[in-house]
Amino acid sequence: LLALIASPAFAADNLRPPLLLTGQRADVQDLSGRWTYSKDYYRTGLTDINGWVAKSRMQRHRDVDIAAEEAKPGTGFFEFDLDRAPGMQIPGAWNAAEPELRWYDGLIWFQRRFDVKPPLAGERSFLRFEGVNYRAHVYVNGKEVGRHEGGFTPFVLEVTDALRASGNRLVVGVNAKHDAQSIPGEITDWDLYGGITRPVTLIRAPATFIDDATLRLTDAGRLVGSVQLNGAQAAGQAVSLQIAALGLKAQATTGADGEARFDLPAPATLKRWSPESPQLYAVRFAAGTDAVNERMGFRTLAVKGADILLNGKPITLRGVSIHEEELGANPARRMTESAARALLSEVKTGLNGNYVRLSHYPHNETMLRVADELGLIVWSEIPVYWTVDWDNPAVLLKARRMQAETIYRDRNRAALALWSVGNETPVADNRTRFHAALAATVRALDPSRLISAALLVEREGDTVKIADPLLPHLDVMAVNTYAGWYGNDTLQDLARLKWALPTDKPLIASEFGADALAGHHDGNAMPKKWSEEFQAAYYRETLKMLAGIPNLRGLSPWVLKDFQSPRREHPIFQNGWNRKGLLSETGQRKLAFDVLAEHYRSLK
Ligand code: GCB
Repeated sequence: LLALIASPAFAADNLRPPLLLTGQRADVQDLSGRWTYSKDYYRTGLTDINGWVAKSRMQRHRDVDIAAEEAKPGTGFFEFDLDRAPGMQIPGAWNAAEPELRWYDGLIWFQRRFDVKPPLAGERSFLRFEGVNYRAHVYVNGKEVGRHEGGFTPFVLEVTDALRASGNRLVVGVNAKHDAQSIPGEITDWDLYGGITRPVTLIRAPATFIDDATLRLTDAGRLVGSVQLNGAQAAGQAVSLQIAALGLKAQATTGADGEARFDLPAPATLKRWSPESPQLYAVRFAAGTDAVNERMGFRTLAVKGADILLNGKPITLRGVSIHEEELGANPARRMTESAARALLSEVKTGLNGNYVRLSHYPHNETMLRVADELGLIVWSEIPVYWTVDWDNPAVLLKARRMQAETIYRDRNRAALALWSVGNETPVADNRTRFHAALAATVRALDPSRLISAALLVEREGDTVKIADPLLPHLDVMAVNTYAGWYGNDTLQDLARLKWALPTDKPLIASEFGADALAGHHDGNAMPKKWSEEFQAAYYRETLKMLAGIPNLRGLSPWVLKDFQSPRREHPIFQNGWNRKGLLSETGQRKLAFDVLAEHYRSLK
């Protein structure tokens, strides 16, 4: 297996997701808004028990006008009607929609009716789902058009032949059940949120269209990229690339595989993207009548010894970890642009940050675009969290697909610097093989970014160590450390701890943190846990301890904002929330916020 995963062929095989359209396109119909829904606790709409007549009476995806059927004479009847069902705002998790659904993790059917304008000859139509948690079964006008597994990556389904001019019936069965083979598994420390949590659009494209387009700056000062066409006429087509602000125009021709490549010197006037100056350019890729417009930044990224180099200069990452959950008392994982901006501005201006760890799964595309714009370097992770079914090849393939889907989705974001292949997975041979295969996949699909993983530390007396066999596969080491919160150390003990780490790579303290309930105070010299004062003291002592590690190049403490977690049931201090936020769930800053902001000001 090791020999197999080391081969480049394994790493890249068949992982390009079909029809993943990138960038802003001209002909896009937003299907956000009110969708109707029908709960299906026993999954009847997906199962055909004994082939009973119950199947047709209960199959929610059927294209039937039930009110009209009921008005007819006869004995037929139905036990659902999505046309007259209650409604829910999409995108958004169902958990916030009604109290009965707060902890529901089963199957719900959603329906959206829509009209389309008549297609021009040869035009093709696609549904693009940015994220459905966790499994999606998609039907258009009664016909199944596709399925997808994985809550945090997009998928695109062709529906050209399934559409009609008016009254289209899009029905999506969403199953939020996680199990031993899902990624993540059943137990996490966050709310698994079910539903159509990210936008759904209907995209119209010409018969042969731009499926994917990318461009990046290399260390040699060249702009290198490609455009992938999809369609019967994909070979031998002229493709153009234009960056008007730089006076750059280039042409290339697609090969037999429909791909055209660009490799040209970057203009001397190109201003590089950095957190201090997040320069973005309007980039236009065009082929035939199709065009994709992107806003992109250009920068280089490397590791040299223990340094992370951005545009050739060492950088220290001043950041924080963050979940995809908006501010407010009843979040629905509805990450609108203003919700993303509210959180990321707290990192950028509130904390004096230049970095954000988007944990523990690929966040909404909007988050990455806002990070690009504000100037925040991004760590993106796939949800291989705590434990998954390491020995199961189907699970590994699932993880590699998710990794590929996020790479193809995000590789045009200059902000994105680090791919994390997992979080806190206990060391064992099968687990290491699994992560190594993922790292090989990343290396093959996106050699321009750095690979990391949030690792567990070992403790021997007062010595903290990492001796993880995954290290040789990573460019950047990262550790989660909770001494002073979990375990028996007092805050006074932290100064005694010695860190014995390999020093040949940069280290990020990917997590450290302590719970505090906003507004809960303890004015004693040795404040107790759960108070804002304890959390602030924990930050002071932990930052002091970490500052002694010679190859420390980044910090992303846990976590920007209190977030919902079903594991957290202390009746006074938690009530379903993990309280390690520097902000309360509604955005109130705790004392530790200022401790970190001040530390980052001093590092700036
Ligand atoms: C961790 C996990 C994170 C948890 C956090 C905690 O190490 O990576 O997902 O939420 O600890 O609060 O315990």
